[in-house]
Amino acid sequence: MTTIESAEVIVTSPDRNFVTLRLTTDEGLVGLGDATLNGRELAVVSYLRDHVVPLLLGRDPHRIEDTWQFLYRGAYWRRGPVTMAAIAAVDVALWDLKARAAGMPLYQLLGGASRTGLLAYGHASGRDLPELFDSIRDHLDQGYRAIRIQTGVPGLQTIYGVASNARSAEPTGAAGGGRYDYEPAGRGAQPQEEDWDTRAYLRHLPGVFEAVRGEFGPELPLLHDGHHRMTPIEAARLGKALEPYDLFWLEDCTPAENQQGLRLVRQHTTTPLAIGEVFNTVWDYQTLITEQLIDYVRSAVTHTGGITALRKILDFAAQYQIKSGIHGPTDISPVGMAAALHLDLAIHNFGIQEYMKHGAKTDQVFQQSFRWEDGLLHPGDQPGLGVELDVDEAGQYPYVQAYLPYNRLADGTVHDW
Ligand code: CS2
Ligand code: MG
Repeated sequence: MTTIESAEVIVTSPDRNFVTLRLTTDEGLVGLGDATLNGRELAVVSYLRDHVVPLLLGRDPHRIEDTWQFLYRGAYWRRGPVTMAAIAAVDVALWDLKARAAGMPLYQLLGGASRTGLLAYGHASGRDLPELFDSIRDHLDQGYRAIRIQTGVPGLQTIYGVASNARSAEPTGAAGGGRYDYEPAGRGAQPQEEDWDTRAYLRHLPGVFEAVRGEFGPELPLLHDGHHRMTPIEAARLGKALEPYDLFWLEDCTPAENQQGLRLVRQHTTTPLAIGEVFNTVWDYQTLITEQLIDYVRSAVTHTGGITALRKILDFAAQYQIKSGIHGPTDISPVGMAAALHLDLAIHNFGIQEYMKHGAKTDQVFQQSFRWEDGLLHPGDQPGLGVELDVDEAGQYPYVQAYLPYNRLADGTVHDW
């Protein structure tokens, strides 16, 4: 029986911080797993190094389900972003290993391809309409067939999702040479405080979508991220106001810890709803799925216990005609992104994949074999995930403290960011 001989937790910060687990067997096979939890990276590093790695050495790498259950039930303290990111890294590394051992791309091990390519969406944004229109045209030029729209709001200084006013880590050259997408985590010893006003946002946003439809027509799939900032009735109002503009989805319209809050949103609007990027287990979805309160599952492989767990959530969602919309921002590493693409290609209920491009330095550290052609993604046909980590290159970029921003209302109250 082959065994896990080494388990390294590799932290690097080319364009932003990433945490990668690298497992090596006594036969020299390597498996990679993403454990990046934006703004709390070192908590997962410690969970892995201090608690999980000692349990992996000497184990049979091929017993993926057993290892998942051992790490989930055996920890006694279940769920939560840190635990589930750590378990995800182990799970994905084991799937990578098994597919490499089998000499096939991971999607083949997951049941083979259910489609030829994966519709993906990119992030267009602007402080005003001219800037937003330029950003949309830039994404169309890059080949995107679906586009997420985020916009500035008059009266607010900084707002989620608008690249041009982000204090991102540092302006980095994207593969396309321009300033790449919006990187929310700012390097520094303290998080940035941002301002928020829901009424100003609700007054402004419908007009922006009216203008975008006017300029780009009725067909282009348009998405928007409400980023957890509205109460259920405010979200219901926005969903209704956006119906004329036929959104592909409205995302995270209200903090979804209150799952039943979505009942009120559903009562008032038919705008499709996507939720789940901050979820960690199937239990976070139970009411949302069984009561048909969402249309897309937004979890990332990296934050939901890996391929083993997310595939089960998507199989559960499929019974309710709910599709995938896997989270794919820059804080999901190329390893986590590759895992998402293999799962996307194999499942039946694929909806769409988020695709923010990583920076040039990141692409040096992580050699990737996925394809982006004519607006469709494909994981590639290399054995395993199809990603190699250059440890020497990674070593040139030590960890840099970075935090996600937080919000305060005009009266100083802390609000969802
Ligand atoms: C966002 C993310 O991509 C999205 O849908 O919600 O950019 C999110 O803000 C970051 O992943 C937080 O780390
Ligand atoms: Mg989001």
